[in-house]
Amino acid sequence: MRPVDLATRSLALLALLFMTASPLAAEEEHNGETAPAIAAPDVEPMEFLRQAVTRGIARSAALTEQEGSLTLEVNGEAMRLASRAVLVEPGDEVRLRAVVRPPRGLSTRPESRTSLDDYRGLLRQTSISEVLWEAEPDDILLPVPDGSVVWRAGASGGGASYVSAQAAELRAQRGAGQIHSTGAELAAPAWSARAGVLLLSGVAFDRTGDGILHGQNVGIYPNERSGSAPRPVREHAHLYTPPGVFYRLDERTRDARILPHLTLGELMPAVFPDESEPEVRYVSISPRLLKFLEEFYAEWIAAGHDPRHVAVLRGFVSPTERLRLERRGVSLAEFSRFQYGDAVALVYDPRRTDEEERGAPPRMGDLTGDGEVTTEDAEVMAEIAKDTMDRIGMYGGLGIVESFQGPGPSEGTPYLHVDLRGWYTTFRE
Ligand SMILES: [Ca+2]
Repeated sequence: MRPVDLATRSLALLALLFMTASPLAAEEEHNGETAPAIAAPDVEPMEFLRQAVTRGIARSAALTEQEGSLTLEVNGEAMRLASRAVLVEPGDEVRLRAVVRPPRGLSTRPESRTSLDDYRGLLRQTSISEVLWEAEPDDILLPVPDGSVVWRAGASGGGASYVSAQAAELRAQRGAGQIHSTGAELAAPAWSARAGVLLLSGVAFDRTGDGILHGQNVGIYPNERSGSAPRPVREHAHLYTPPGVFYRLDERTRDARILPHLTLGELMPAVFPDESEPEVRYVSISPRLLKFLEEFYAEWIAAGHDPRHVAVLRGFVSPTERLRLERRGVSLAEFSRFQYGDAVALVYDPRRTDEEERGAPPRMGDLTGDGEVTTEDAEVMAEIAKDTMDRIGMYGGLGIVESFQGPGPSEGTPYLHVDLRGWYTTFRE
């Protein structure tokens, strides 16, 4: 189930942030210009807006400037993508704010409409406008006076929630002097936009415990400060601290889209695809990995490639899974970054746009166009990954690997290893 489906299927309308309660007072503040008086709708305002917005919503977010936009700010940082996951630590609060930029033509002073408050003030002249927040029925959104909302993660965590905002500008019918809640007199909103965010709620993990997390044997992390740890590990011990938060991968979260072209399940494929996958798996995801991938996709697209062609062979590997891999002849380093949630094995797989082959096990395709699949194809990906690291100043290991060890049907394919260990290093295997 895609997040957008989640939003439309099961979300409950929770918060109405503002209404144009006194349009005349607002008009006086704006150059003395007068606008048609807008009478209050004759149904309950929230229901009125819900009906109007629902009827008119045809497009999702990511509209052009010409068309206007609605951007979500998450804890003060603007989301550039129409869909993206945010990793939330147990008990944390997430502050969400909708920044509305209406399209040209709807505004008398578009340059001044850069904040919600400005927007609200100006809208009072000519229309009723609203930002509606939606969340899943069990979630709580707390309105904040400035128009933001606060979403609070449950103490136990482990879930995924989709919160969306939609904005609409509903213009009064000229000459009518009144807006009606139903019927032909109210056209679709003059403008509307929508944006959402997936909030993945983490579960705390205590490294000093027995390695069991909600019944799953994550395992014991190696001691990064031990004298027997490799020197680079000891010298950067803070980068090898075991993750304190895990995210639950299950039937419900597997298809959650954490980036526009990547679901949680695709980012974290089964470590043993030749066995039946556990119903629940706890995985570590570094926020740095999400940041890197978002930027990598941007570079990849800028280089003329299709974002749907990026596939992940390996994401998180727990210490327990690492030991099991070793028993099957697949050797990962004791301090492998796969255990810290910031490493991925990537391939370019053009079959992913093919409806029939999309579910096939990922394998490297011919990215160089020479008719062969070799490590050179991984090198093209590595160059884009290196450009990404340089641009955002986030470094780690880039490895060109000739043959994926598996296990599973992707065995033998060349791939690119990427991790974000904190310093730049390259290797070939
Ligand atoms: Ca090639």
